[in-house]
Amino acid sequence: MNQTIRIIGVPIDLGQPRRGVNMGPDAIRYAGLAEHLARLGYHVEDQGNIHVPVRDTVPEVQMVTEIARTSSACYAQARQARADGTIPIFLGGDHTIAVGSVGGVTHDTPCGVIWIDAHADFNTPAISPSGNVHGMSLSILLGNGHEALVNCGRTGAKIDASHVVLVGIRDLDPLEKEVLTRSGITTFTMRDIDEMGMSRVAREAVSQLSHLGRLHVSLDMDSLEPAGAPGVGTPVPGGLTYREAHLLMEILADSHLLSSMDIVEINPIMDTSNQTATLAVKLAVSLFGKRIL
Ligand code: 5AB
Ligand code: MN
Ligand code: MN
Ligand code: MN
Repeated sequence: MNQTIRIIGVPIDLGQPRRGVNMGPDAIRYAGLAEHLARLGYHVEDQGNIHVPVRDTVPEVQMVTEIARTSSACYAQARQARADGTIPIFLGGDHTIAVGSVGGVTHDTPCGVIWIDAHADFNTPAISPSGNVHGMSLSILLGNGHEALVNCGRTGAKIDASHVVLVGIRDLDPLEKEVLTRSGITTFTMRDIDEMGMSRVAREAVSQLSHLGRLHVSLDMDSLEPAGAPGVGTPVPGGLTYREAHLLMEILADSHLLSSMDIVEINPIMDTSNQTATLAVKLAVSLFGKRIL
């Protein structure tokens, strides 16, 4: 029987100030995600979108409460997708969707998380210069930050620091950098990728997490070089090239451990001709595909 991939849209833009990232799920659908995955031989089902309130209707003081509500719904869908034996792909929305997606897929057993991002998303309310929750998602998953989010789905930390590997990092806030260093999380910055090459970085990431038996990939599209992925809210120069990103996906695919994925931070308003979503679909194809030769 064919494996089933389940698409779950999470059109949330409450974790950051810009409108537009809420349109990410449809931009990725429009770029042909389901069709391309079906062509690889998967059975693909689209669950539609989780309900998220319109940003303009949410008072600032209610923001965290509404993010927690969406995260709980996402957690439940993630848990159900695993229970049904499917591979869920979560379409953001901003990176706060990982609170629910990673939380839910680790409900019964831990899994390795590969966090591909220009940022570490390791701020807490006490140290964040912006206060934006999308810059705190990973820290929340490790048990730090807004209580309503830390306790979403189940109480406390959802993952262990040794079960996460960061790839593509190049923009940290000063205190975030200190906390990240102390956390012991394995981090491959852009400098590491420049010096070691993506092949070695990707293989080391897999070898650190393979004992967990499965991997969740959280792909923030701002990890890529902005020239090829302009449709993001917080672009940072010096990102992954087209080939580096594909090679990373290809080496992760070779592990045969992929069990879930997030595609986040695509903002179609900042994009030209939907090229960022189109690139995201190509990367998903490399992640779930087979070697061409
Ligand atoms: B993203 C920044 N560190 O906390 C902050 O796109 C940026 O999910 C966060 O990686 C970027 O506001 C969050 C300056
Ligand atoms: Mn991020
Ligand atoms: Mn980012
Ligand atoms: Mn372990």
